[in-house]
Amino acid sequence: MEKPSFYTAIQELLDRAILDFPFIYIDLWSFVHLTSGVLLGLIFIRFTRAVFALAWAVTLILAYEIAELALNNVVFIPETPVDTIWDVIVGFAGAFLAMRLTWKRKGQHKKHEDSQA
Ligand SMILES: [Ca+2]
Repeated sequence: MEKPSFYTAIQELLDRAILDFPFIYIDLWSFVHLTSGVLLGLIFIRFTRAVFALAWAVTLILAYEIAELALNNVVFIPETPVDTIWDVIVGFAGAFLAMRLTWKRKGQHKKHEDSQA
């Protein structure tokens, strides 16, 4: 199948599948989604509680996937439903990881404050 004109060498590289099973699809884009999830989590945690930061991050991740579906064949290559679901799962995992890292850091900060008292 011929690729559309907007399909770049970077997209071709990122499209390489790492795991490709009937219910699991991980490709190099998954690292982009993981990083995006972590960054969204780290940004939102600065402004609100962890549970709301996670909710905002997941909302944006879902909005992105919906926009991607709406713009299929315009700026995105259509992907399988399994790929889309794993993009959301991996993005959520990234945001959750950011929450966990932040909780741990806050916990250490509190311990440090306690030891100073
Ligand atoms: Ca996607």
